[in-house]
Amino acid sequence: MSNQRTTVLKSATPDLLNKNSASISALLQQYGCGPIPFVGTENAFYERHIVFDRAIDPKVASARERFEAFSHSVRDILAQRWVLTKATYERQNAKRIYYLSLEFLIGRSLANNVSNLLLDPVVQHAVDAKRIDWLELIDQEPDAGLGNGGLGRLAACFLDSMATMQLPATGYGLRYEYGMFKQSIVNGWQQENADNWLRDTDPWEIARPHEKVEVKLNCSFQLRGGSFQVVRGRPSSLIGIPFDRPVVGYGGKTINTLRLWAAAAPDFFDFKEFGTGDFVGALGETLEAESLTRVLYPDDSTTVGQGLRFVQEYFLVACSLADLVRRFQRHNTDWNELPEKVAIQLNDTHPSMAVAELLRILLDDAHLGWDQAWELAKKTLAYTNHTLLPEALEKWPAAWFEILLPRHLEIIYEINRRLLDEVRLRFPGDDRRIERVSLVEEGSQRKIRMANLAIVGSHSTNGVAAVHSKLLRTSTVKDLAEIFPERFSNKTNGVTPRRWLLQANPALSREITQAIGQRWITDLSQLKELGRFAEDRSFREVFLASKREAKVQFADWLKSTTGQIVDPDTVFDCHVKRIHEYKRQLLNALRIIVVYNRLRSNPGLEMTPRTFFFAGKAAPAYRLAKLIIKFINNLAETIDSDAAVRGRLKVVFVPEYNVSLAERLIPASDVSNQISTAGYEASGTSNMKFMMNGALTVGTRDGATIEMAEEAGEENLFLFGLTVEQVENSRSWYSPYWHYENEPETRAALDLIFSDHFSPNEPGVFAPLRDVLLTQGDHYMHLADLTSYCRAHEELGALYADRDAWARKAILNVASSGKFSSDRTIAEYASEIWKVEPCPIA
Ligand code: 26Q
Repeated sequence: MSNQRTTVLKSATPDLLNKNSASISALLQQYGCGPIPFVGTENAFYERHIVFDRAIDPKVASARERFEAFSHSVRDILAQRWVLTKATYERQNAKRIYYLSLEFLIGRSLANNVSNLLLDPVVQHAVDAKRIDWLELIDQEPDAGLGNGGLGRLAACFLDSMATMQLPATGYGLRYEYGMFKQSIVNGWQQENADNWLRDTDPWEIARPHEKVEVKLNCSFQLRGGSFQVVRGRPSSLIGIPFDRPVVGYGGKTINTLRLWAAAAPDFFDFKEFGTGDFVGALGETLEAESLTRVLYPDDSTTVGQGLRFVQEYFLVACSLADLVRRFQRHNTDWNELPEKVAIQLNDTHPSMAVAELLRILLDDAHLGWDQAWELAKKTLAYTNHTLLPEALEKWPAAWFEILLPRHLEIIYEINRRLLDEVRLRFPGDDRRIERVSLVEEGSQRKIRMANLAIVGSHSTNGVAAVHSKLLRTSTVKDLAEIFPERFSNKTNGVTPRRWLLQANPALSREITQAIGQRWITDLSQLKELGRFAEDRSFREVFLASKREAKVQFADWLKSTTGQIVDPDTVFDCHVKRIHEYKRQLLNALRIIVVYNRLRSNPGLEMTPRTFFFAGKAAPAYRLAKLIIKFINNLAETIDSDAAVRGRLKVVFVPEYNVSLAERLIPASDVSNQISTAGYEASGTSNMKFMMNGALTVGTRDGATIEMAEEAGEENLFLFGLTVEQVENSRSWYSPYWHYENEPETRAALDLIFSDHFSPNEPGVFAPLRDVLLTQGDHYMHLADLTSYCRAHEELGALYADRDAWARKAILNVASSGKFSSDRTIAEYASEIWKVEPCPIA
C-alpha cells in the first residue's frame, strides 16, 4: 500500500467511526468514486449490501444474492443490540444459562428474525418499492438442519423462548458441515443425499477465531492407507473455532447467542513427518481434525461403532466448558460462586461427559479438593432425559475412554466408587441394586452408563412430559430415583408460538389477534380467551376460512414443487415425524387399508374424502423404517391407480420432512395423528404445534398428548387404544394372532399386504412386515390398537361432516393450547432448576 493511501485511511478513520457519511463520500471521491449511494436513503436497507458486498448492479442480482443482501441488512439492525446484550450480561455479571446440545434444529432464520425484530412493515415497504418476490427470496435460505427431530427442535424453541424472556442464555452446539441428510424417494425407497447447507456462505454466522479453544486428547489419529487409525499414548489436540449465530427474542430487545463449534487442526505442521517424506501423514492431522464436525449423526439405536460420535460429544463438552469457565473467570475469582453464576443444562446424555470434564477442570486446573469440586459440579449441572427406550440409553465402552480420555475415566471410577459405597451403606447386602445403579456395566465389554453419570453428577433430572417423568422415576432409573428423589422433576415440553403460530400461520394468527388482541404472542395462556368465540358463528366462519386458506396454500406449494395434486376440500389427515416402529406409521397404514377395503366392497359408503399425508425420515441403517416408507409409497400408488376409491382416498408421502415443510403442512392440517404405543413417546412436540394450529388430534394416551387432553377435555380429542398400564400388563400374554384370527377387517388388511396387492411387481418385498406384525409378536402392539383407532377416525369423520361442530372443537383446542408454549416450559426451568432471573438489556 502506498504511503499516500495509508495516510488517507488514517485520517479518515475518526470520521468513519463517527459514521459521518459526508466525509466518507469525500474520502471516496479521492478514490475517484461518486457520492456514496444509499446511505441515509431507504435503499440502504437492502441494495447497499448488493453493491458493497457483491459489487454488482442490484438489477442483475440473483435471488440468492438478494437473500444474502437482505439478511445482512437485517443483521445490521440487530448487530448493535447483540453487542449491547453481551455488554449488559457482562456488566451485571448475571447468572448465565448454558444449554448444551448436540442438536439445534433451527430451520431458516431470515423470516424468523424479521418477525421477531418486528420488521415486517419495513420489509413490506422494501419489498413493495423494489418489487421483490419475498417468497422466492426467503426460499433461498437452506434449512439449518442440525438435528434429527424433536430433541433438536426443542433446543431451538428453547433458545427462542429464553431470548424472548430476556434470560441470559447461550446455546452451545456443533457446527456440522453436513446436517441431517436430505431425503428423496426413488421407486418408493428413501434415498439419502448429503445436506451441504454451508455451500454458500451463511449470512447468520460469525466466525470468532480469536476465541478458539484447545481440546486435548490422549491419543492421535493417523491416516494410513486411506483409513484413520488411533495412535495410543501419543497425546494430540484439536482446536475448536466458535461460530456465533444471533438468537433474536420477540420484540428484538434481547439478542442471545447460539455458539457452534467447528473442529480444526492446531496451527502447526509436523515437519518431522514431512521431512521423512510422509506428506499425507503430516496432512492427516488437518484432515482428521476437520472431519470431526463434518456430519450430524442420525438418531439410530441400531448401528454400532460410533467412535467419531464419541469424540464429537467430548469435543462439544470440552469446548463449551472451557469457554464458559473462561467467561466465569473474567468476572469472578471465587470458585464457590460457580453455581451462583452458571447453570448448565444437558440436552439428553449426549453432552453428559460434562460431569467428568467439569470435575477435571475443578480438580486439575482449579486445584480444588474432591468434595468441593464435586459439590460445585453437581450444583451447576442439570440433565434432561428424552427417552425411555432402553436401546437408546447411551453407553460408551470404557475402552474408548481409556484410549482418548483416561483422566475422565479415572474420575468416573472415583464417582462410582463413592456412589456405590453410599448405596452399600443404605442398602446393605443388596448386590443387585449395586449392579443396577453402577455407572459401570460389566459384561464382555465394560461400558459407562451415561444416564447414570448424568443423574448422579447433577442436581436435577427431568423428563419432558408428566407420564414420561413418572415412568422415568418409577421404572427406567427407579433405583437412582429412590436414592436421590429430590433431584427428579417434570418439565412438560413446549414449542415457540412465534415460529409455529404467528409466522407459520398468518391467516389464523390474524383472526386470533382480531378476536383477543396480540398478547398471546408472548403469553400463550391468553388463548383461553378464544374459548368463548367457539360459540360465535362469525368467528367459526373466519376460523374455517383461515384453515381453508392454509390448505389451498399448501396444495399450491405441493403442486409447484412436487407436481402432486391434492384437493383442499378433503380432510387433511397428517402423520409427520421420524419413521420409527414405536411411532407406528404402520398402524396408520393399516387403518388406511381397512378404509380402502370398506370402500372397495361397499362403493356406496358415505365418507368425507380424505388425503393422508405422511412425511419423515428413517435412519439410514434402520431397515424396517425404510421398508415402512417404501410401503407407504406403494400404498399411495396402488390407491391412486384404483378407480374404486379415486377422489375419496389419497395417500401422499411428502419427501424431505424438515422445519420448513412442517411450517407449511401443520397450519394446513385438519387431523393430527399421535399414535405411539403408550409409554414410548416421551412427549412429542408436533402434537402441540398441530393443536395450536386448529387440527384435531387422534391419539393414544402417551407423552404430552395426555396433558393436551387434560387441558382441552377428553371430549375434544379422539383418544383411543391401550394405556401405558394396559401395554405393560398385557406384554406377557399379548398375541397379534388373536386379532388376526378374530377381527375380519384386521385379517383382510394384512392378507392384502401378504398377497402382494401393494407390490405386484416386487413380490415378497413386504414379507418383513408379516414378521414384525405377526411372527415376531408385534412388539409395538399395532393389532391391539387397530380396531379402536379405526373407530376413533370414524367418529372424527362424522364430526367433520358437521362443519359447525368441527369448528367448535377445533377452536376449543386452540384455546386450550396455551400451556404448550415453550415460554411456560422455560419459566419452569428458570425458576425451579436454574434459579435465574431475566436480565433486561440496558
Ligand atoms: C445418540 C447416540 C448416537 C447418535 C445419535 C444419538 C441420538 C440422536 C438424537 C439419540 C436420540 C436423538 C433424538 C431423540 C429425540 O428427538 N427424542 C425426542 O425428544 C423430544 C423432545 O423432548 C420428545 O418430544 C420426543 O418424544 C422424543 O422422542
